Amino acid sequence: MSSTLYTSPRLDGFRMPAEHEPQEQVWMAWPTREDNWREKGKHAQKEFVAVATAIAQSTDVTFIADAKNYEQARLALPSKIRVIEMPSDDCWMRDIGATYVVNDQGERRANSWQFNAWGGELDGLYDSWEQDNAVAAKMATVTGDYVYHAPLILEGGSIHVDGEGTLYTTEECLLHPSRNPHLSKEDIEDLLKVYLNVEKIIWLKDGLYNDETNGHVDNIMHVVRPGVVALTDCEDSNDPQYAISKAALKVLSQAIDAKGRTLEIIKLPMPGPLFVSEDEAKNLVESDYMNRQVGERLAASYANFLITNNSVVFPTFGEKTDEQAKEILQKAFPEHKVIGVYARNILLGGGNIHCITQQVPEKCSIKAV
Ligand code: KQY
Repeated sequence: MSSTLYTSPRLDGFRMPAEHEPQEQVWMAWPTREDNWREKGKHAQKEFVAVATAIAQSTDVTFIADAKNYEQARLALPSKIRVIEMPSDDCWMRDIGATYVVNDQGERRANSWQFNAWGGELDGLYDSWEQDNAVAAKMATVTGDYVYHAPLILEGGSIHVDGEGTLYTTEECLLHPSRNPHLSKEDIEDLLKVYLNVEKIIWLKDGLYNDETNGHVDNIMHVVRPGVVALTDCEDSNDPQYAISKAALKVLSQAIDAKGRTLEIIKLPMPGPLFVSEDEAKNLVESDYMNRQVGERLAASYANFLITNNSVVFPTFGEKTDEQAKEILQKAFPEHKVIGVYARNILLGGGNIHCITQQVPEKCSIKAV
């Protein structure tokens, strides 16, 4: 069942639940794209399997893989993880998957945004994205949910919500000329309010330095719970990330959320800085769109984690800050199992654990108060 709805979540009384609310499943996609994943994706695939295995400790996982790679994915993944055949152009399920909304009567529906590979003809990372653009509606068919087709180019990684009326995003991404140049900031706010049923939008200026998504919010901060956020900090004033993190800190420190709260801000250390090594730049199929040069700065962040039921799955990089990040996250989520997964190869593709996952909320999500 997948049927298009011509109303809106706001009109119908549905809202986007926060990531800390109960989840039915998490969806992921199998990485094979040779201009993004070196050596036919073999290093990234191992890390995707490790991420999925960690998530599966608390939540069911569904993978999509195209017909050509279905067998490879099926053999590599534990049997408890479902693999279904569905084509995609790459594997960033946060951005191509459906954004679900729920109501207080135990019903769930899906939003399908328009996807243009992070910038379309102006700034996109591939030249053809039709398969990715079709994933959200197909995903809703599989989960059995009606679909709103939101008239906005948007990726799931460019928004965070607290489930209680507040949405976080960045101007760098949502106001980028490659997304919705015909819409004003107010028009975009209105569409977010209508399709996610939020009341207050908190705009950071920029995302992480050198993030090829044009500054997705999910790579610089995360909502821990309503009124509490985790932000990537930077203490080196010579680092280009410094001014970005300090500006974000200022916005968040002065913000009042939809419920009238000031925010508690938990600072996460910044790994590295990390750069593409010589080996890592080799064995990629050359692309006109994604540039992977030796020495290129990687957009690495511990904020790119997934909250899933009673677990938090976060990326590690083999850096001395990994342990510190784990301690901070464990303190922020005292009731959760905090699981670090080595994710340097996922990072080399341009994102991390939050970007490769998309949660499907339980229908009986808790009511926002
Ligand atoms: O960070 C994300 N949400 C997606 C990153 C896409 C990178 C494509 N190379």
